[in-house]
Amino acid sequence: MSRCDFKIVLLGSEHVGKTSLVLRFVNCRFNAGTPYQNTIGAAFCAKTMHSNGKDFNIGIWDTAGSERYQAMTKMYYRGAHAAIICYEPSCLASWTRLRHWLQELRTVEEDCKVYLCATKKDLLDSGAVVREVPEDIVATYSQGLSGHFMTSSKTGENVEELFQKIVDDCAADVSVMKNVEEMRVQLAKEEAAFKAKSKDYCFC
Ligand SMILES: Nc1nc2c(ncn2[C@@H]2O[C@H](COP(=O)(O)OP(=O)(O)OP(=O)(O)O)[C@@H](O)[C@H]2O)c(=O)[nH]1
Ligand SMILES: [Mg+2]
Repeated sequence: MSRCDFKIVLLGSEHVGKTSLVLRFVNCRFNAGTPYQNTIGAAFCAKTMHSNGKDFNIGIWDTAGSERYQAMTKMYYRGAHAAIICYEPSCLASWTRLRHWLQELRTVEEDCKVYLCATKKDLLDSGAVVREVPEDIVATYSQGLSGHFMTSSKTGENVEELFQKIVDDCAADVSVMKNVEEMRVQLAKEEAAFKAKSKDYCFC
């Protein structure tokens, strides 16, 4: 039976690089050659991670940034332990919209840990784009949140670090871990009941 210990949801305007971030993290890959394809609704993937000597199954929901899907993407926020809100430092509009994403999230999951992620660091580093979002504003805004990372899905820089920090924070959170333990006990019970029932119906 599958289970997911920590649920992470990705939010942010379209084209900021959410799907690329997930693909880099899960598959260690960046699809430089393939044209941009917007996510429809949301996509799910999972990965096992370690923290504090334990294994955790991480479920990641990569939501669509397009306004078109907003009514449905909100339902993916439910039950999230952590959210990564992405923006592009070279795109002021993606930063301005960030407040909206945070509000949307808070209406569904008040206590969810929030991490800001500035994407496409390689483009800033190479000078291919210029920063439009002032660093001091980001620093001030991040203070009330759980963290801020600058990542590049192209080079992989800081991608693992971002997800590891989330898992470490969740693993260190007593109320999240209580929830995880309860879920594991519940699943074990359901699995045992399912096996017992299957035996009843076995005629071989
Ligand atoms: N150079 C560079 N390009 C990136 C990076 N991350 C994403 N991109 C490019 O940015 C474009 C958009 O990336 P996506 O990951 O599809 O964006 P998204 O946020 O999932 O978009 P929606 O699904 O529409 O919400 C693609 O052409 C990617 O190749 C990065 O770290 N570096
Ligand atoms: Mg996408």
